[in-house]
Amino acid sequence: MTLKLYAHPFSSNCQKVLIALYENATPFEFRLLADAESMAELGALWPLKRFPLLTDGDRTVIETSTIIEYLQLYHPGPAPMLPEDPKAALEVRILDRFFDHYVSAPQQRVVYNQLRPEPDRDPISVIEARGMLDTAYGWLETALKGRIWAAGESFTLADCGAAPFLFYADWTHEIGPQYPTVRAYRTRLLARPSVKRAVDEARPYRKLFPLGAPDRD
Ligand SMILES: N[C@@H](CCC(=O)N[C@@H](CS)C(=O)NCC(=O)O)C(=O)O
Repeated sequence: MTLKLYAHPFSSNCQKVLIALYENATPFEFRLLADAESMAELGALWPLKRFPLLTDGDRTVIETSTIIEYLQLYHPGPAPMLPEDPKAALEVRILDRFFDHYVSAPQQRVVYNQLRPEPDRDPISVIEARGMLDTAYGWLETALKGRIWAAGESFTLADCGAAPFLFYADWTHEIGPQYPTVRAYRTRLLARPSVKRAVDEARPYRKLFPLGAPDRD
């Protein structure tokens, strides 16, 4: 086995890649980022110390979306996360970017703000982030109508990100009843075995959620 994933089970970005790995039953070594030694190993590979990070022998691959694309190119499995047709693949990438920038980013902003000492918190950026989440939910409510998965009939890269990002976004800024399509999509995602596995593996860490994890999901 050559693949090694530096990751933490509670991290949404790590779950995004784990879901793609689980969908394809791809063998890999999980390098748990839980102490100074593992973080130093990560830092030696990638000074920005963002995770997950994948190594494949001597090769280092960064960024969740490109890790998933890399897996498909170099370690393909039965469940492609990007369609072969380049035009269909573009639609998937557009949605993947949407979930990264307009769901995950504002959600993380609220969480990281909460992790700061009280005097360093920035309430304006939290209001803006929550506003962006509301707008994103509203856009999704229309975009997802009539679809099973983000880009249509097949589970793709876009759903790998949507699953953990909407999971935590709902904890951070509830997806209200005015967004029934988005809520139903989130429920469908959580029932998918690869997603369920990632969520279950992260259960022991729920106390780490700085806003307080709700007693559900
Ligand atoms: N754009 C990156 C985001 C990665 C990211 O922000 N990961 C978080 C964990 S969910 C992280 O590295 N946090 C540590 C930090 O911000 O220092 C990707 O898609 O891989």
